[in-house]
Amino acid sequence: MIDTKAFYDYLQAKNFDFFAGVPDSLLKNLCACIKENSDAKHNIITANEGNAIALASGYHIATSKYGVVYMQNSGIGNAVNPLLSLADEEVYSIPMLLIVGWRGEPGVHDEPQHVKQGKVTLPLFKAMEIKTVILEENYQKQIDDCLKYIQKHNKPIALIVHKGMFSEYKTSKPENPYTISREEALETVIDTLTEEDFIVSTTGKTSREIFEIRERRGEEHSNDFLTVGSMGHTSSIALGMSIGTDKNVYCIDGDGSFIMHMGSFAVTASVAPKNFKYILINNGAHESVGGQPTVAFKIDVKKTLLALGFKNVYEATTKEEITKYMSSLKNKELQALVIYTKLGAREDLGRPTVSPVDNKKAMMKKLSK
Ligand SMILES: Cc1ncc(C[n+]2csc(CCOP(=O)(O)OP(=O)(O)O)c2C)c(N)n1
Repeated sequence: MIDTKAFYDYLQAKNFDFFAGVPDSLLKNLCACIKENSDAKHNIITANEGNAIALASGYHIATSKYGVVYMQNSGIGNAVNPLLSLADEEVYSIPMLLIVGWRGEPGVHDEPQHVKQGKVTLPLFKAMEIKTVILEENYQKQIDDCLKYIQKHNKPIALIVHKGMFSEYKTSKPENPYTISREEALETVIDTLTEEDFIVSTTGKTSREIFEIRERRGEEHSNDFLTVGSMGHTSSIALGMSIGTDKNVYCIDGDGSFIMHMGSFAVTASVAPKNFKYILINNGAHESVGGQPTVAFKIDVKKTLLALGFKNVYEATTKEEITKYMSSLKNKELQALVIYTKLGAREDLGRPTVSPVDNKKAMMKKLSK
């Protein structure tokens, strides 16, 4: 196992002093260490992974230094465009070090949404003509070689990280002022829904909690579309569904997901039918992957949603308020509810035991009735 702080110090010693990226569960300890030891201008938690490539590019142009971009391999897709049309040697030729968490690595058990991404991670980089190096415990020479490579070729290189490579990096537990948990908020929302109401829920623990709530209540899962991957696209899936059915479609999003592709909301609000309902669980963090902050507490989310075209945006911090505002969402168009929740989740939170395809089939059957 790699001593996380020693790895960070080694990068700094090699003049890698600028970090940008989206947090990842496999890189949780490294992200925590970077956050604690770099100032806010030298560690930018970006809306999506493409932003991080662009930021590292801008930093290099201004300083001639090499940025470090961290991401989960799920984020490669978001990074492809700026990697190929900005940093690529045939365009602006911008060197940088990518650190990529390898979810779904072949031979290592992982969730369905990570299996294909894990299998194609190395081939994807190969297709982009980006050299990959698989991080080893004796990383010093690897970092030296990466540095030499990017200096020589003026292009990105990717360090691919297996599960469990970084030692625990202890920091104080992230906190916020709110008192209800995401799971309590979700259960309160579900209490107000009927068989005629459908859910499209976001990536991470939100969908896992919804699955477990249904299990606990002995209910079917066919009203819930669990967006296990595809972070940031939950609201667009819900929009498509709400156009295709008269049933109510409740998008249950997270603030990290909302911010990841916020541009889509301007379009969503311009076309959303009356049965599209938006619920944002705002805990100010990427809670599912280690609690790294998002900018959701730095912006006024209510005003943002209103500016994007929502007609009413309610805010709730208690179960009573959730119940009250859920009834306000009904029968009116462009209604949103922002629920503020504390951080953390149950230690024993499980994972969906119904496969994504079976989840989809059950929902399609129900919607076609
Ligand atoms: C494109 C992409 N980047 C990163 C991830 C890793 N990831 C999974 S859940 C998550 C955090 C989601 O944060 P938020 O939407 O605020 O929900 P919370 O976990 O706080 O409930 C991240 C970064 C991913 N799945 N996909």
